[in-house]
Amino acid sequence: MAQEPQGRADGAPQDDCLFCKIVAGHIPATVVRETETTVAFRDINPQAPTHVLVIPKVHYPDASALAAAEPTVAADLLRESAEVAAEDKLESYRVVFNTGSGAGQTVFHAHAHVLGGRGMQWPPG
Ligand code: D5M
Repeated sequence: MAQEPQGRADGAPQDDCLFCKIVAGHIPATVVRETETTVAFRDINPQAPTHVLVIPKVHYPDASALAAAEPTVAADLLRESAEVAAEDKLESYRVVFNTGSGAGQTVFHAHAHVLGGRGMQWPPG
């Protein structure tokens, strides 16, 4: 599991979590979809024509912790990722869960990156 700065993983909102603040509406974001359990918004530093983050409203430090604690919400992230791709009319897209700082995770609130609209290389860098 990725490091969790505050050490909590019970789903409760964290006062100093950027994405909890977006869920609460305290920080603006370009929201493209919202459900009972998730929010999807455009990444502030897009790496592709479509680059949307799908996050759970509950706070867990990474997708694996979310899946262990609330598997139906983890499935919601995948379902919403597909909806984002469909709304942007993407024939192909990539869903990425950076997990741990060594993999590039910088925000320790579970999130799926939905990337598309350009050619993709494999393996990713
Ligand atoms: O991904 C964290 C992502 O979060 C990274 O691609 C930038 C994005 N980010 C950071 N702040 C914001 C705001 N305020 N709005 C939208 N997107 C944001 P990671 O996998 O943790 O590196």
